[in-house]
Amino acid sequence: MKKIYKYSLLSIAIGLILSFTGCEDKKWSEDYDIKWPVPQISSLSQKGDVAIGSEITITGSNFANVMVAVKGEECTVLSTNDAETELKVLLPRIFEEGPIEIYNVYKRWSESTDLLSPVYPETKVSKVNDIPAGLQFKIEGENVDIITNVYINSENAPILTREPGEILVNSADLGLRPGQLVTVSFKSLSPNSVPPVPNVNVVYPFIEYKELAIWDFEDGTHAYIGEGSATVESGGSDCPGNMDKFFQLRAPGYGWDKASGEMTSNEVPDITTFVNPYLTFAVRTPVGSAGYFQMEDQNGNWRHFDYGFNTGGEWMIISQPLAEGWEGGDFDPRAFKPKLGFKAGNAGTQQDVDIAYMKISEGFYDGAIQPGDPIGSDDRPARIELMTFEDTQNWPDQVNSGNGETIGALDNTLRPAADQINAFNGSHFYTYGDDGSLGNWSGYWGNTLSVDTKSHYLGVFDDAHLSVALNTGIGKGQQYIIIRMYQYDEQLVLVRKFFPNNNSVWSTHQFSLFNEDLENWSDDSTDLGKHYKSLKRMNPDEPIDRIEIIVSRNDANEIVLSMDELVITEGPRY
Ligand SMILES: [Ca+2]
Ligand SMILES: [Ca+2]
Repeated sequence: MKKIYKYSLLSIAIGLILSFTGCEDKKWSEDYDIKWPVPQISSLSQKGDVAIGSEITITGSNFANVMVAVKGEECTVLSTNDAETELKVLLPRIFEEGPIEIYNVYKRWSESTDLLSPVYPETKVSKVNDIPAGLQFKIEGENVDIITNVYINSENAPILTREPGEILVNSADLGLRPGQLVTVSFKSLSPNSVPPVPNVNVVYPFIEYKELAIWDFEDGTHAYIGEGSATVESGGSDCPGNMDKFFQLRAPGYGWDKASGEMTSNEVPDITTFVNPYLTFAVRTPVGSAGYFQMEDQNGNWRHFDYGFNTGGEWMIISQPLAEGWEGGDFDPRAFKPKLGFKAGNAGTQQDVDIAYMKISEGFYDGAIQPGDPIGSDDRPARIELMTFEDTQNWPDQVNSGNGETIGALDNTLRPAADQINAFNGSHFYTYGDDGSLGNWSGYWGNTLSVDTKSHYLGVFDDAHLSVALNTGIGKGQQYIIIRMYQYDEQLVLVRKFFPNNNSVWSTHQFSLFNEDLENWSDDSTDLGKHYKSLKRMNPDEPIDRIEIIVSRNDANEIVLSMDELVITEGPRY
């Protein structure tokens, strides 16, 4: 994003230069009669079609301290020779057909007569990562930085940062729910069209608590200019979120009449990867005194935090949404250039204030959350993966001990050559075939897939759903699969049956684990057994012992059934 940001600044700069050049030329020459050097381009090492990001040599004159652009997009200057007659630059990764433009510090510029026309490479998306609902996620691949649009279920999702190997995308404001499966699609400048990626998981938003310091004073320096005694002191580790050092000002105050001083930053904090940026700082005023500052944006906005600080010698943390509370017109958080104006305000003649840090935090920071903690207190897992078949070593072939036939195997082994499929998620799945041994409506009881689930506490979910993706063989008709679940040391046995018939297309099948009546297969030969036999639902506060999949014959239909991603999620998947 740094680059993109620079581009937009450059465009503004160029716009200003262009709009002023005409009249300024005249004024300057009249007033000063100085011949400012003008960069001149005599030739380019390449013209016409040229690969994006490639190196190009520009020959000409007066190439000292220049900015180079192509159709307004900045190039990276690699080198300038001593005679200032030759420049080597890297073209940007995204630009439109146009001339090379060179600008110098004297607001003089010229452009090449030859035009450059971008040639974009193919874009390949290799991985779309899980999407934490409402937060950012990564898309990986080759030349993914020339993707111009990302869509989640056809809704545009803004791209936050771009590198050739990965882009970061924001999923905020799209109303995504954890557990949902979505399709991510793309528009790219590449000559190829990039295929959409289906079945991307939306998961619980666990994000790293992160922050960006505007000033933390830990290097012992401060940027205060003004009256009074301004120092950096040690011993502020009692302030939550602070390391050790803090800024200390002891100065006279002038109420609202004038400022005692100011603290200015030359940096624009790069908040592009923050989803929910907050302005967060820690202040303290000595017992019996007070002080105050307002926050300003050097672009012309300002904001207040009450109108005076009086913390009685205790540290106070203030954390507010960065984009809110500004006066003085529209505030652009991406261009925010911080400055503190130390006008004592309601602190009157006092201007005694300590500042431990001034930072941008991800979300509200109250000092209780330590950087590195997950945000929020949600302890629900993103989703519980029971069978994904990516751990291939745990899924050996299923062999019918009666006849020695292989009836279950990973991937396409048991699918007809004309009916090979890709995994629903990841690279692997599991398939059952037909050995001709089963009677109608009977199952492979000796060859079930089973997973131990005792360690998962499902009470954290509001409505845990179990879902599995199924894919039936082309023309094989309806298939039959039984999900069998055990609770209370396997005394309670409940089942849910599915009859998929999707002709070689994956579809997800799901049910509510605890909020839906299920078929009861418990053994009722004892009194306790009779009790379990009377239940229709499992208890969400008790662990489920085990979940088992039994592939069966649907009437006389030949069995070809693949499965993938048996997972537990919050709520249905769509
Ligand atoms: Ca500090
Ligand atoms: Ca898989």
